[in-house]
Amino acid sequence: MDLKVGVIGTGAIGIEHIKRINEKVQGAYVTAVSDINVEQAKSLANQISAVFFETGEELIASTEVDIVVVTSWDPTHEKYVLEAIKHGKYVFCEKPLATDSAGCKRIVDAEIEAGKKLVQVGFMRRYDRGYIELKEAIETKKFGEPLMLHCAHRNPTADENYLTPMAIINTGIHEIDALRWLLQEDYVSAQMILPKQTSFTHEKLHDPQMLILETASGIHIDLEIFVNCQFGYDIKCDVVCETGEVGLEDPAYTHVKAKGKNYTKVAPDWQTRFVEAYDYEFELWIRSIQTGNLTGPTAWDGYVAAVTMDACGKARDTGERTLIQLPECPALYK
Ligand code: NAI
Ligand code: NAD
Ligand code: ISE
Repeated sequence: MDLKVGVIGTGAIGIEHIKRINEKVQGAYVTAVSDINVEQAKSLANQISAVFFETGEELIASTEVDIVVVTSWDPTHEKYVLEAIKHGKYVFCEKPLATDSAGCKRIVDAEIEAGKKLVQVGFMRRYDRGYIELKEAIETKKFGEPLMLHCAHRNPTADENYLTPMAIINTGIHEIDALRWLLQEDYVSAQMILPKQTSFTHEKLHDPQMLILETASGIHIDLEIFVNCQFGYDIKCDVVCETGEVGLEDPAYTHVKAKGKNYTKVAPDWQTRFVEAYDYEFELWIRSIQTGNLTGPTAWDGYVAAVTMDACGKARDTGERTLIQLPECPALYK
């Protein structure tokens, strides 16, 4: 029997995931949607023959919904994930799991109380072919030990609702999770540098920002977060090892040679850059629910990322290197 999916948040990524579930992924279809933007969500519900619910809570409680996808704004994630756990329903939550570590901890505690893993976090970089190849090179020690990582996370533009802390909470959080997964090491410290700003930013956003992370074995990571870079959606991750370097390429399927130039396109946005990763993420999420064994990023991964995120906030506010300490991983997540 196909799983009935309820989606809370029918904005940019909500719409993408709905199409993905209905048109690409086997074993599930969207039966219900909810959004505070009632007109838009009702019209979407009509188009896909789904039921519209006034609130996320009603959607979660409904018998029309077996499993839940949360794609509403970051500060709303925690309450919907807690509600889904209360109803014993599997829930896929876009990143961040909550906007601070205290919120993520409440989710971890609720899941432990429920006695079962129900939550998966939308850290889709783990499903990207480039990152998977990097991980393989690191794990097989093909070029010896990794020593340093040089990374960048660039978006073409950010609007006036995008504020300074979101560079970490909404954007850099992808690297915070993906690099810990890549290296299989926790972080021990974070530093933040606020360099000269682009004229394309606004008063409430310091752009760009630089993050420096150190892992337990001493690997140093520098990450540039630049969300008004103008030229496209650009993700870099170069891993410098003892005898070689391995790094991400921009996925391009064609090139143009003309007028004395040879060039490939830069992806315009996250939808295009990570389309295959999102597809694969959802395919495996549905399959893992069908077999009763979640395999994707857990609530604990969401919590660990949020502890790091909090440390970055402190490092930015104080200008100091901030230590990161994690409690022991609970048995449910080992
Ligand atoms: P968006 O602003 O386009 O859509 C968010 C939607 O949530 C809006 O339609 C809004 O009306 C709705 N919403 C807000 N509060 C709500 C509430 N309490 N109940 C129901 N609906 C509510 O934002 P976008 O870009 O779609 O991002 C949504 C989430 O997805 C964010 O958490 C973001 O961090 C995440 N995201 C993840 C990406 C990834 O690469 N994994 C890419 C883009 C977004
Ligand atoms: P968006 O603003 O386009 O959409 C958010 C939607 O949530 C809007 O339609 C809004 O009306 C709705 N919403 C807000 N509060 C709500 C509430 N309480 N109940 C129901 N609906 C509510 O944003 P987006 O770009 O789609 O991002 C949504 C989420 O997805 C964010 O958490 C973001 O971090 C995440 N995201 C992840 C990726 C990724 O690469 N994994 C990419 C984009 C967005
Ligand atoms: C967005 O929410 C995402 O998650 C994208 O992947 C990221 O690049 C962007 O900065 C965020 O706003």
